[in-house]
Amino acid sequence: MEGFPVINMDKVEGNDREAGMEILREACENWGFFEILNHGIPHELMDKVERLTKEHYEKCREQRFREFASKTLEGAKSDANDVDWESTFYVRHLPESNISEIHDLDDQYRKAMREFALELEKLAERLLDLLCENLGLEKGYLKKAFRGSKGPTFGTKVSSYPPCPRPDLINGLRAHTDAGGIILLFQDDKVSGLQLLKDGQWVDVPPMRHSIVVNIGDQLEVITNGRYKSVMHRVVAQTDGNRMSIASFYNPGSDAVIFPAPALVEKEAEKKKEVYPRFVFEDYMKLYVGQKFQAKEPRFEAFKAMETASARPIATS
Ligand SMILES: O=C(O)CCC(=O)C(=O)O
Ligand SMILES: [Fe+2]
Repeated sequence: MEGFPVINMDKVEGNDREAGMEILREACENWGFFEILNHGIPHELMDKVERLTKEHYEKCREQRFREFASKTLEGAKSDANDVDWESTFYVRHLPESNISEIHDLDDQYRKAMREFALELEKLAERLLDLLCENLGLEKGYLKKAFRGSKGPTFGTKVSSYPPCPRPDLINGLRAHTDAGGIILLFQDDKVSGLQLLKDGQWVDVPPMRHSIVVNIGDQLEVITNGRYKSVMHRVVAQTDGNRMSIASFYNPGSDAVIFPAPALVEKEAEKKKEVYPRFVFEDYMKLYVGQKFQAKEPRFEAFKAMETASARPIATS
């Protein structure tokens, strides 16, 4: 396939289903990313969320970022390997919302974010079912795999990437894969910066008005036993423009047990031990916290090693 995968949901759920599902399959297997149009989220709601997010940054966050920026630039001249040129806050929606505890949001912004989160939750679950269909898993399999005892974890990271005078020294956000399940991103339609790693090259995720960018996290790579890929991505800081990014993470519940779907583990892979590990999601997150900006493979290997150790019979003599 040529170029960044774009999926028109009207077609996928309408009269061009086969072609749309094929683009989706290709995207999940070879890109780890795709962009969707006609996703059903009202454009007026997206416009409102964008306006309120930008106003909130200017009113409540810009001054603090300026202070961070001048310190960071000073330090960056010697070493900027452990900072990101971003201003962010995080809102949790599920299993229970913490939005009323974020004190600097006004009622209008809270209401819009709540509404937007409900739309995104529905969209994430619709997408998971399309993935199930492409994978030959029963409808609802992935949603169930994420459920745990309290349902999925769902939250939104709201970020601004203000203009940076030295993008040669500092990243907007350092390269990483996402730890969770499926990620839905509403990004600025004018200021670019998000890139993904494909075949050893950084490729731009093109800004597109009213689209939602979707990417696959580490947990879907595990459940699909590697058929779908959680891909490295980063944000390159820009000298002009303040990039808005609203990334919503639909993740397993903290006590959900994650393991490759048996239907996707081939006999040959099993014999060769090319099978992804089984673990509790919160244990994965504990490991990820300290390793976010490192490759995912050692994390998978660490859990495989734990499985092998616990399966080994204990020597008694
Ligand atoms: O801001 C973006 O476009 C991406 C953010 C991201 O990758 C993350 O927060 O994990
Ligand atoms: Fe990410």
